[in-house]
Amino acid sequence: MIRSLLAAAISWACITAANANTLSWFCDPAGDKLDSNDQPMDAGYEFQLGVFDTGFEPDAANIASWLAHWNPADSAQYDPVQKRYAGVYEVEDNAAPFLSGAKAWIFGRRTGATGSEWILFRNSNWLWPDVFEINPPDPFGWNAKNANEVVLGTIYASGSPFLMQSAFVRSYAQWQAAELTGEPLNAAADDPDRDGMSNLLEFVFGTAPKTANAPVATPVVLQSGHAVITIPRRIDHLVNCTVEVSGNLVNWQSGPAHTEVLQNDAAALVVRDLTPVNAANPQRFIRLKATLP
Ligand SMILES: [Ca+2]
Repeated sequence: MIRSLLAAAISWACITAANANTLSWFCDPAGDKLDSNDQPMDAGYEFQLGVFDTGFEPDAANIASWLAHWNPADSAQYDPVQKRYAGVYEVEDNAAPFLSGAKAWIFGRRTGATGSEWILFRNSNWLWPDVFEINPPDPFGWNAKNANEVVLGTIYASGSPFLMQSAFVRSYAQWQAAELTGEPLNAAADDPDRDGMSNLLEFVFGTAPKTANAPVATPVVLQSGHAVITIPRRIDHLVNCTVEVSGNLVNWQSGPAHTEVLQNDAAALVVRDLTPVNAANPQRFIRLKATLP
């Protein structure tokens, strides 16, 4: 009886491995899997295999938009006892955005009341398979230790042991729960400490919304005639920060045709106005526009 069951299991495994459209995605049990506080990942973590909307490239500058553009195909809970996640997914069609050749990602998340842990990674060869493809995308599966594009969090595979570590992020609602408990003036536009900084801006800069503080400095300097603004915003707070420029305080413009992002890391967002101050443009204005996703 046992032998018969074993044979059946082997037979099933062979069929699965031969299927051209089967994605096996997992992480090795060996090595540490930690949250941003160096604590072991727990059962609250969910890992998802999926793709982003066609044309959307996740990067450090657009973290606040990831969830809005994310399309999971398969999910797997993290198992803290086995120290792994593992999923097997059958690709049955190539309906948008799961187009043949689309970049596949692994997006791991743990959502808490006052903050979340996220990790986002892929290998450059992890491309969504064509349902008519003869060969499987990777007969050995998509193993986290082979990730070579890690946009958020850490995958450290070059040394021993393997390390996978998530990063802290926080939505406005989570920040609200942590910082504005019992405060009725808790909407984004409210200013309960009356310091001139709305709750939204306090969230952007990570300042205390119930304690009046001086405005956070966002220095503007001229570099070769171009205005450059430095915004020390919290990169782990999920808010869209757009720098807008204007010549008349009426018409505001943004985007790569009008501004250039010089720096966008944990320290600051630094953006340059592409239009120089000169005789034709005697005055220029630059401002931050913050919106919640
Ligand atoms: Ca305030």
